[in-house]
Order: sequence, then C-alpha cells, then structure tokens
Amino acid sequence: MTIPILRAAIFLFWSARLMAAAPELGFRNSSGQTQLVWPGTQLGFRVEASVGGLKSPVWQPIQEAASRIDGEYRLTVPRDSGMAFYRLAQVTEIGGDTPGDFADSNGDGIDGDFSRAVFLAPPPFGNDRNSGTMQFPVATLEHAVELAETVPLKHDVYIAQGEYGLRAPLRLPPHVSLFGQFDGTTNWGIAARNVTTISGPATTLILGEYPGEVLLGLPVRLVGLTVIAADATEPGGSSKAVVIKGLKYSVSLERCQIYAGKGAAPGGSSYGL
Ligand SMILES: [Ca+2]
Repeated sequence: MTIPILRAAIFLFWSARLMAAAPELGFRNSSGQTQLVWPGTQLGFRVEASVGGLKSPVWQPIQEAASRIDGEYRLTVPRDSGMAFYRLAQVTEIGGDTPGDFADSNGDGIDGDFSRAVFLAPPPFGNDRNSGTMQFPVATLEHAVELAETVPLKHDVYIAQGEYGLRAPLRLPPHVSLFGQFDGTTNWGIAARNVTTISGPATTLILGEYPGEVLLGLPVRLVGLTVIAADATEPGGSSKAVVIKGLKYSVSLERCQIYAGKGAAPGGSSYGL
C-alpha cells in the first residue's frame, strides 16, 4: 500500500522541477484515502492522472472538482492496489466551461470559467475596492458590470446568493452575462436553492440600445436570477422589471423569476418582461 504513494511522491518532485510555473502538488493520508493538496492562491490548475504509467504517460483530467478549504485546494483520490501518478496542469481553455449547468467541465474548481468572470458577493465578503476575483469579489452589481465591460476577456458576472439593490435602472452592455445562484463562499459552489435577487426602481434592467455599443457576437445570458422592480411612483407610470428594446444580439433568460411592481394611476401597468 505504501509503494504507490512513494512512487507518486518521486514523480511529483521531478515534475515540479521540470515545470517551474506549476505549484507543487502535495499529498497526505486522510481517513484511509489520499488527498492531493496545493496552495489555494494558485487558481486555474487541475489534477491530471496518468493511466499509462510514466514510460508512455497518457494524462487525463480528474473530473471531480477540488475544494478550497483553509487556504488550500484539496482533492481526494481513490486508493486502490495499482500505482497512481498525478500532476497539476494549467487550465488553458478560455470559455471551456459554460456556467449554469451545475458542472465543472473544465476542471478549474467552479461551474464556469473563473478566468472569464467578475465575482460579486454581498458585503463584507464583497467590497467595491476589491478587484472582483474569487477571493476578492466586488459588492455592487453596477461595479461588477462595469468591470465585465472593461476588463479584457471578462464578459461574465458570477453572483453569490443575496440581494443587490439598484438605485437607478441598469442598462447592461451588449456582451455581459449575469449568472446567479453561487454560494458566496471562497469555493464559489453553485446550487439551485441559492437565491440571487436584483431589486431596483420601477425600471430595473434594460437590454439593448446601449450607447456606443460594439457587438462582439457573444450571446448574452441571464441565468438563475430573481429580478424585482418597485412600484411605479410617477402618475401613470408603469413598473417594468426587465426591458428589452432595439436588441441587435441574442439574449436568453434561464431559470429567472421576474416580478414587476404595480403601475401608478392613472393607467400605469405592470410588465415583468
Ligand atoms: Ca469550471
């Protein structure tokens, strides 16, 4: 039982020397299983296992996502009678995992692609002085959308459960998608039971007719959100939760609940979408 572990240790040392950029992969025994560990600050790596030994290695990613606990990534692997070889490999696919399907298909540790997203969570975890990463999310939807519009390759906002209040209607840029239902921990797990609410004035979200819009050909998705518009206050005004107007790109709303407030007399109406 100890021999496979020893072999793995030797290879990991050799591997770390050849690939200086990769963090060192450590291991420990945990309740009769083997736990692979690496620093929690090293985002974007996944564990691969070789099924062909070391003479003719065939590296395949391990499908299970690592958990980030106490400042380190941990991944428990089965201990059987055969030898096992593991390495850390950098995840290079940009856009390789579409969020919202509750699966981590590119092995970077979250449902989605952390390299493409701005992260948003309620305070105190979220803070608009942060840079919007998994460990340092921002706190307001307005600022998250601003970052997603301006930071290269970051077109998505991943939003933790909680309520985000808008003081004014928010017009979404033409290539920014919003994904709710994350859990708001540093692991950024996702579950259908998590409720992410965007509440705003009588008009809350607006899509289309963005000033100076540049179309990148990216579909826009709103996933796992509850949008609540306030009652209209101006006489005759309507309450509109999501307004879509003059759209030149595709938008999809998935698993969203949209609630308009009451229209104001005389003749104001209530429009969810
Ligand atoms: Ca992923």
